[in-house]
Amino acid sequence: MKLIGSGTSPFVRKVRIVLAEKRIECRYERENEWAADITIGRWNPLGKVPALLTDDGAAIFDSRVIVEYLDALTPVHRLIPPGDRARVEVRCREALADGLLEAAVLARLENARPDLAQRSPHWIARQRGKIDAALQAMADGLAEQPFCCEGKYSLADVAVGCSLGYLDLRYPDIDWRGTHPRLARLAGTLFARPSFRDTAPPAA
Ligand SMILES: N[C@@H](CCC(=O)N[C@@H](CS)C(=O)NCC(=O)O)C(=O)O
Repeated sequence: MKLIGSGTSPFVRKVRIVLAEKRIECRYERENEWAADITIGRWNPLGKVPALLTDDGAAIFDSRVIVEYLDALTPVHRLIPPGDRARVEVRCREALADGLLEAAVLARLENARPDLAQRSPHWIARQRGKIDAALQAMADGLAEQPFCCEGKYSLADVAVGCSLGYLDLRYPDIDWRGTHPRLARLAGTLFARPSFRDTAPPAA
C-alpha cells in the first residue's frame, strides 16, 4: 500500500497515526497539495490529500474512509468500536475534530489572500467561531475521562489530537490549553505516544 500525503496536513497525520497504531506497513509518498505540478488528482479527483493506494490498485480517499478501511484490515488495536452506539459516538467526535480543522484551514486560506481588501473579516470570524465552539464541545464531551469515548483510546482521540496539533502549528495565538485544561490533559497523554511523536508536523 502507498499513502500519498503532505507533512503538514492534519488529515494525513490522522491516517499515519492509525497506520502506526495498527502496525500496518505502508509506503509514504509526500506530495505538496498546493504545488502546481500536483499529481494527487490521478487518485482523488478533488485534488486533496490524503489518498491511499491499495495493493490491488484501488484508490481510497478522504481520511475518514481511509481510517475505516485500515481499522477493518486487521484486528490489531481496534480504533473504531464494533457496537453501533459506541461506533457512532467515536465517528461523531471524529467529525467534530475534522470540522474544527476544516474551519481552521478555511480561515487560514482567507487570511493568506495577498490583497488585504479581498480578505473577509466576517468569514474569518465565522470560522474562528466554529473553532471555539468545537473546542468547547470537545472539552465538554471529554469531561473528567482519560480519553474521549468510554475512557478508552480510540479514533476519536486520534482525530482530536490531530486537530489540537494543527492549532499549535497554525494558530499559536489560540490558547486552547489555557481555556480548556481538560483538552490540555488529554493532549499531554496523546502527544507522548510514539504514533503522535513520529508524525509531528515540521515547525511552522
Ligand atoms: N475531508 C478530507 C479533507 C482533506 C483536505 O482538505 N486536505 C487538504 C490538505 S489539509 C488538501 O489537500 N487541500 C488541497 C485543496 O483543497 O486543493 C479528508 O478528510 O481527507
